[in-house]
Amino acid sequence: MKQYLDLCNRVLSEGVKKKDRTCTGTVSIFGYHMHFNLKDGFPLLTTKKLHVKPIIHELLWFIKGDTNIKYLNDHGVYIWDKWANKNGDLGPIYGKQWNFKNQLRTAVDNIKNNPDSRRIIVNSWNVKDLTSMALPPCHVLFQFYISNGELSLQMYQRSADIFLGLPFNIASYSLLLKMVAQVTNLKEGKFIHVLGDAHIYLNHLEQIQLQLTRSPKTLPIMKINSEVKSIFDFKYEDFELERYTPYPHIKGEVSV
Ligand code: UFP
Repeated sequence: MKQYLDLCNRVLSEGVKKKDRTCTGTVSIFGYHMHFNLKDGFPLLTTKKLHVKPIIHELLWFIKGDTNIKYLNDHGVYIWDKWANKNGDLGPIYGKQWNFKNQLRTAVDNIKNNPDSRRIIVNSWNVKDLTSMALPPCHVLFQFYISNGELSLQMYQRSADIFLGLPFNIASYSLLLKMVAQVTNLKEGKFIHVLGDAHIYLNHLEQIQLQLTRSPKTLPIMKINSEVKSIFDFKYEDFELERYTPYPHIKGEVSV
């Protein structure tokens, strides 16, 4: 996860101060690429402790097409509460879009049946729905690529909160890649993360500096139940994280 620290250093040295929607203020750069080879281990940040429970539940919730926080809350996950309306709804966000016209199912079918296709894309930026979403998609679009029996996934993130959101997003898409590789009988390749506005909120600067004093540890291993054969059949119990020995958790305020 040295790449994450490199990004932090880059933003601190070259970033510009910008005002932002939340009025917290950020330092930001535009345009950045990271490559995570899943052979090196599961890219879960080790320079602070992250919980995988919300990451797994949120991903399962997207896949099943749910956009109400009830499922998350029933499983002790509260990450979307601040954006939900009084009925717990978030509008047509990721879950709705991934399943809109069966985008995700079609992507998995194409990986199996048409692996050289250059059109294996799932897009959440559905212009007609943007105004009804609680938050327009941050992770906008992802594409799959297959070569030498390996599956890679590239995702475009238009806006990345480097301290709070980004580590979560890296883990979530790496997990999605592992799951899709398993159900399509492919080896795990790379997760490639493309960032638009990559920012550190001004009230996270100390937390980032603290992480920069910590050297990354060996990456953990994420095991998933090899019996599962459909992307829609995964359950929370199918995942097991091993060998995760991060530095302690670091608190930070979320800007809403
Ligand atoms: N954000 C992330 N990752 C996510 C997510 C949100 O980093 O998965 F949902 C951050 C980015 C930004 C804020 O700081 O949330 C969204 O605000 P805006 O829509 O103004 O970019």
